[in-house]
Order: sequence, then structure tokens, then C-alpha cells
Amino acid sequence: MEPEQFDDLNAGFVQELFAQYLASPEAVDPEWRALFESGSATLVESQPLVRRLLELYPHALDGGNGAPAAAPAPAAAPPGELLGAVAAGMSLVKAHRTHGHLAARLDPLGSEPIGDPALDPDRLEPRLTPELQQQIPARVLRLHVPGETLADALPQLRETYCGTIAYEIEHISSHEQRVWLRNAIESNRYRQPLSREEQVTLLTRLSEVEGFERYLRRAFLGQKQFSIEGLDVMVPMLDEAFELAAADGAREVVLGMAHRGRLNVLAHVVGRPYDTILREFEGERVLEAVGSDPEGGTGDVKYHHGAGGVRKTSSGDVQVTLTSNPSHLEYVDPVVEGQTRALQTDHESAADTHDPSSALAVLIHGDAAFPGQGIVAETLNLQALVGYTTGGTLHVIANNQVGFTTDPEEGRSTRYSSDIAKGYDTPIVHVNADDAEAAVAAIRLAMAFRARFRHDVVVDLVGYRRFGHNEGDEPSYTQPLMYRTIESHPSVREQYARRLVERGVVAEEETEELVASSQAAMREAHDALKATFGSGGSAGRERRIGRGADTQVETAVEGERLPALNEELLAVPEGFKVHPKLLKTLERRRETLGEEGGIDWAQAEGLAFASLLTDGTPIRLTGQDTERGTFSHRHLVLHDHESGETWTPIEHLREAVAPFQVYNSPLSEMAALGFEYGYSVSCPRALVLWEAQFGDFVNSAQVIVDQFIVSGLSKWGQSSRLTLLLPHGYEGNGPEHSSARLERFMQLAAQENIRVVNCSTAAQYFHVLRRQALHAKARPLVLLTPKGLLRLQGATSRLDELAGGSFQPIIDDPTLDEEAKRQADRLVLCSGKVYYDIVGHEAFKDVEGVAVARLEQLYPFPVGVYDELLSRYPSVSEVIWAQEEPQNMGAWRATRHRLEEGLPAEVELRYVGRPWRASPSEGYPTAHALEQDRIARECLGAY
Ligand SMILES: Cc1ncc(C[n+]2csc(CCOP(=O)(O)OP(=O)(O)O)c2C)c(N)n1
Repeated sequence: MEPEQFDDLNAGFVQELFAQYLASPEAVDPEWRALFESGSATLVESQPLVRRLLELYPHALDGGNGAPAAAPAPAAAPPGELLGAVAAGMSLVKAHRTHGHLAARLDPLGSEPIGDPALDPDRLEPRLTPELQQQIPARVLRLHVPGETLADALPQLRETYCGTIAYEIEHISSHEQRVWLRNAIESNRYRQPLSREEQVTLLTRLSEVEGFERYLRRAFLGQKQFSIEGLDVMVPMLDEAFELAAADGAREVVLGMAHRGRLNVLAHVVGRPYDTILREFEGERVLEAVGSDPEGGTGDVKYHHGAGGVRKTSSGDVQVTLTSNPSHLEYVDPVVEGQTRALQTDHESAADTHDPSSALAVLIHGDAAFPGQGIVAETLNLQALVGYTTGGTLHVIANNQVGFTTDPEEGRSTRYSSDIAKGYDTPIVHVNADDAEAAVAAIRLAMAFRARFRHDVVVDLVGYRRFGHNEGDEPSYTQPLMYRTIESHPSVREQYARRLVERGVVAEEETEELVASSQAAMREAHDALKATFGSGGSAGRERRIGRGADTQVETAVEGERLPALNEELLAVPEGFKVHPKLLKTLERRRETLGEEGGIDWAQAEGLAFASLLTDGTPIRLTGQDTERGTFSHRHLVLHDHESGETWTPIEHLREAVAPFQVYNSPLSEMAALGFEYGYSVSCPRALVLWEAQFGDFVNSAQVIVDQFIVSGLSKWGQSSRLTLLLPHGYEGNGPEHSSARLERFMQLAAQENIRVVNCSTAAQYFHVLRRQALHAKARPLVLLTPKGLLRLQGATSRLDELAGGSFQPIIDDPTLDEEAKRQADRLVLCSGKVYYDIVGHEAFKDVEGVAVARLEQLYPFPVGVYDELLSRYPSVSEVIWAQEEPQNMGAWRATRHRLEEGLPAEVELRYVGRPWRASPSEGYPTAHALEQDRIARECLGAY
């Protein structure tokens, strides 16, 4: 019942009931009790209404039935005043829950919290004097902190909400979650005192963390280590999180983080041996990498490398993966999510099942990067989407209150670094990094919330940065006051040691020994490592990037399988009503298997997918509007025309032995692509495809392309068979819907890091998809896909072209016989849709001596097949490279040397295409048509 409805009721009656409720909540009918209790928050907001009730019935509570005589009042306040006081008390409770964080002691460096007047009982109306507070029963306020009256409870409430932990939970739209959180927070369920053993373990861990950093700093003066100091407690927090994740059923944890504290996390959380880390400081790995091996990977700096390790927990072993990441802050976030999702998914059966408890994603963010980088918001937006959820990510903001040299006031428009997460219904726990036990408690609450609601949660760990941004920086140039404070500020280890000594848990000398032994462990590992120097080295060599001729991949699918699969792809349950217009289109997919052919792109794609699923390749396809297809061609997911129910035939193949996932993605490129990259890395045998709405939009994900997809192999030895479907082609739709920026991928292609394909028939598409899934060597594939060609009759194929044959890197001119080829004077080579513009031109039929071939695989350039092609054309005097992109774009500049290399000296190589342009294409359809016409005529020599 809404509070507004009070007006419609007999207010006197309500008031009487309320008085009864105050005296003894159980005495009131449950329905009314529920009303008062649910109204407790709204009552606070509607104090004027309570006041109005009192104005209307000033004496209603004076004596008689239901007078609040049972209130434990030392000197009972007049009932009217008490009612107002209860409302004010509720206000106070609500203020603590909502704004308590403003008064919390979160800053280890001691800055004063700003506080909030709503937290002050003296500033409420009526003023909540201690006497009044004593008359307000705590349970009426629905408090979970201990105490009989508000007077008893208020200090606890303050300590709970305004101590070294603070909470932001009241923005959450789920009532259930808010109630759960209030209860968990106020009852201190996750903030119980640590046992002696736990306290000693915590101190030991802090000693190891500090010892590690100190040793490195002394041994490798000035080398970058991006010390964790000031946020040391992050390591025991992660320990706790992994322990709790394991207890919740996790067998995998995927961790993403930037430079800050990474080495410490590698050593202590992932379990990378000290000597491996020390070796990198000694420069060993670098020397080997640079060596004499031209095909070696480039490697990466030590604080970008990923690593894996097995952690023992009391609930069993957990595989921990720290994901490799580039310098670009936060871009690893969606990658981690994709990896985690892949690990949570069962790829061994056709049913697409996903168990969020089986793997945990943990993201550690910088306090400047979290609000500053848009990829964070894109990633947060994935959390509850059915195709993307990982059952809640644990976010920890490693908040050292500075970003390089930038102060928070310069770096964000919000009070907290974490504020953006509030928009995603995420609870936020702020904690002072100098209170080690509180930090562990924050993790306990966060992990319990994740386990209960499978939802993201943020822990904002507020600490400081003991040194400069890196070890070469002098921080007091830019933050002089802060660093004056930090200079004399004891470490969290020192503070906790003192606390434990005071509590009598450990002796002073023991705390010293803990530090000494952690330093000794480092020294021992270092000495042992040094002893190996000059002995030929025990370290393994850097990886070589595997190269060599493409192995042949069998992609044909024998006779009967495709028609059978085709039938299944058209099957819907009894009574399911496909849209009548669509039904006609789909039914044509039966006829196309006949002699006449006509298998188009979408049908070829469906058959490629279906055949792979029945052979055991898991498939995941995502992108904006991908279920239907931007160009309304795919229709993998059907919608009942009357009920709106959906049916996805490809998910129901009788003989499928691997799952198929298809999801419309959110309107994101960066996070959406990063997610799929991560998925493909963690499940390398799956065919993972991401489709851009138009190819142009892939540059919204440029960092993922540059920093992960094309260079991950070279930097980190990380391979993937991720496939990018990028609609590309000049069809007069203007500068933005024409180009997938092929030139970018061509520029980024080297050392066989990726494959770039622009195929021109449905059968080629079928074979290249299957090749991509089945190829022994996993590499990302950039596949330019068509728009107009999706339905062009000339680009369709016959069943026998799918059932036989394989992907052709070059398609020779199909209109000429061998003799005509021998006689040809000019060979035009092009790629993709422009082929149809050239051979479809009105002048084509009258042209003689011109052959038109298609380069279907742009990278790796098919050197041998190109040589064979040229050998069939001994008479050509010129070879034309034709493209519809401008000369500074498309494949020309990255392919030219390959084309020239194969040509005899007397044969000229000529460019035909758009001239150098700042923008990919004309804005006006007429101008476009003129350009296409010119390109075709120039190729054909028909002016
Ligand atoms: C996308 C991106 N832009 C700029 C940088 C350069 N950079 C490296 S660290 C840093 C400051 C990061 O501050 P914060 O997120 O608070 O993390 P901290 O270093 O303080 O732990 C900047 C700007 C970067 N690495 N990535």
C-alpha cells in the first residue's frame, strides 16, 4: 500500500493501529504490520503526512486503547511527540544507510570525511535527544544492529556505516537485495572477529607482500615494479576471495588487472615462483627474446604477462589465470569476462549450459582508470545479459587516490571512483586499506552477495601509493602534501603487527621475524638464480611463431549430410507460426539444393555451422542484431508470428554434439569484441564469431584489435581462432557504411598472425568457415562479408560446391578456357564485391583479351597459387589491381609488393580504383555510381 492511500482511510483508525504497533509489533494484524514495515522507509520520506495525521487527531493517542505505554520510556514523551520521533528515527536510520559513507573514515592518510547533516540526530525535526532516543524501540526501526532502543543502537549504526567500511546499497532497485544487504551489514554477519590463526595468517601475508616489494626495490634500484605498497592488503583480500569462490563451487578464477601490484599478485596470488620474477628483473628473458631469432615473438614487459597457477583452498584446488594485458588500462575487462564465460560453459554436449558458480571473474581497477575509461561501462553493461553474464564479477578498485600525477578532482566528476557502477545496480563497499581486517570483511560480504545473487559487486579499496607512479618518479613534485604525510605513515603491516602485539596474539620479535623471513626467501631465490647465470642458462627459449605453408584442411561435407541438415534447419515445432513472408524465403532454401543451385550466404553459413556442430565444434556467434542479421538474411532465431515465442532450429540438430550459441549483442563494439576474444582464448577449439553491424564500426574496437587480436600471439603466445565478420563493400551508402577498413588489418598482418579473407561466393564462405574451425593452427580470421552479395544470384552456389571442393585462395576467371587465358592480354585481379561490378558491367560482354580473377585470401598472400595463376596467362602485358576503396585504403598498398614479386619485368602492374581520399567513399549515390562505372570501364579498357 502506498503512503498516499492513508488519506483515503480512516486516519484515526490507522493512527491507533500504529500506536499499537509501536508498543508491540506482534499485536498488530500481520497485514497492517507489513504495511507499517514496508512503509517504514516511505514514512520517513512522508513525515509531513505523519505530522498531518497528528494535526488531525492531536489527542487520539492520549490514553485509551493502544496508547504506546509499552515503549520503554524512562520519562515517557507525549505519544504525539513519540510518533514524530519514530519518524525522525527512521529518517536517521535511512540517512545512515544511504549517506553514512559520507562520514566514514575511509582514508588511511586521515583526510576528514565531509559528513552529512542528515546523520546528526540534533538536526532532525523533532530533535532526537538522548531521552527521546531511549524511548524509540530499535525493532520498530527495523534495525539489525544490536541494541534495544535507538539510543543503544545509534553508536553501533555509526560504527557500522561510518567506520572503516562504508556502503552504498540504497540505489539498488531490487528490494530483496537491499534488505539482504542491510541485514548482512547491520548484523555483522560477514564481519566477525578473526580467529587467532586467521590473524597470524593475515599478518604473515602482509609481511610477505611488503618483504617482496622491499627486496625488489633494493635489489633493482630504479627498475619499474609498480609497487603495491599502500594497497598491500589487496593480496590477502584476493586470498579470501579465492577461498570463498572455491567454497561456492568455483574451480577456476580469472583475474584481470593493470600494472599496480601485479608482480606481487603474480608471486603471492597466482603462485609464480620468485625466481621467475627475479629472472625478468635480471633481464634474462629479454636477452633471449631479442636473440637471433627473427620469427620469435616480441614478448612483453614483465608487468603485462599473464600467468596461471593452481591454488590450494580448503574446498579443493582452484586454477587461477591472470590474463595477459596491454598497457591500455581496463581493456582487459571484457576479455576476462569472455574467458570466464567460456570456462563456465559446458562445451561437451549440444545443450548450451553455463554454470556461473564454476568460475569467478575478478577485475582489479585503478581509481583513475575506472571512471575514465569507457570500456568499464561497456563491461559493466554485460553483467546481466543472458549471453554474457558470468554470474557476478568481483571488482576491486585499487584506489591509491592518485592517477599517475592526476588528483581525483581532475580525473572525475563524481565523488567516488566507483560511482559509475551504481548505475548498474551494483552494491559498493568502500574500505580503508589500513584496516586489514575490515578489508577482509569487505570481501566476505562481497563474495556472499555474489554467491547469493549472482551479481557484480564492487569493493573500493581506499589506500595510497607509497612511492611515485613508478619507481623512477618523484611524487612530491606534484603531490607534495600527500607525500609528506605518506613519508611518516606506517605500513599496514606495521599497524597490524602493532595491533596483534597489543592484543597479545603475537610477540614483537615474531613480527620482526616474519619480515626477515620473507626477505630471506627472496634472497635465497635470487642467489640460486644468480648461480645459474653463465652456465648456459636454465631458462627456456622464447617461443617461435609457428609458420609455414597452410596445411590442407578438409572442408567438404559428403553428399547426404547437407540435405539432411538443411531439413533440420527449416524445422519448427508443430503449431509454430513463422511470419508468412519469411516462411516463403525459408522454404526457398529447399529448392536451392537442386541442380539449379541458388544457395545464398545465409544458407551456406547455416550449413557450415550445422555440419561443424555435428562434428563436435562448439560455435558462438554474437553481434548487433545478429540473430536475424542486420540485412535480414540470417534468421537463425525465428519468432512465432502470433505468440512471439522463439525457436532456433540450429540448437535442435539431432546429431549435434557441441553447443551452439547465438546472441544479439548490446550496442557495443569494444567490450563485445573483447569478450569474444577472451572466450576464444579460453576455448580454442570453438568457432567464435563476432559480427559488426557494418564493418566500419570495428574501429570502435580498435584497441582490442591492435592490442589483443593481432599481437597477442607475438606478445604472450596467446592464440585464438576468433572470427570477425565485417560487412564491407561500396554500395552507395556513404562514407560510413562502405568500408571495414581493410587497410588497417592489412597493415597489422605479419608473421602469419591473422588471416584476412574477402570471399565472393556462398560456397567459399562455407569452406572458409569450416577451414577456420578445423584448421590445426588457431589464428584470428578477419572475414569481410557482403551486403548486396548476400542475395545476388551470381554469388550463390550449388550443393555440389559445398559437398565437394575446398576454400580457394584465388578464383581464376571462370568464363575463359585455357586457350583464351593463354591469349589474354590483360589480367585484372580484384577482391570481393567489385568483381561483380566489373563482370556485370554492360561493357564486359564486348571485351576481349581481358581476364578477371579474384584474390579471395588477402593475407597470408597465397604466393604459390598466384604464381600458378600467372603461369596460365603467359601473354599478359599488364596486370591490374582493381579495388573500389581509395588508393590509400583497401588491400593495394599492403599487397602491391606481393603482386609485383610474381610478375616478369616486362609486365606492368597498374592500379585502378578510387584515388587517394580522406574519407572512404562519396556521400552521394550518384557520385558513387559514376565512380563504380569508371573503375569497371578502366579495368575493361572500355572508355
Ligand atoms: C588507456 C590508457 N591511457 C593512458 C595510460 C597511461 N597511464 C598509465 S598508468 C596511468 C595512471 C593510472 O592511474 P590509476 O588508474 O589510478 O592506477 P594507478 O597507477 O594509480 O594504480 C596512466 C594515465 C594507459 N596505460 N592506458
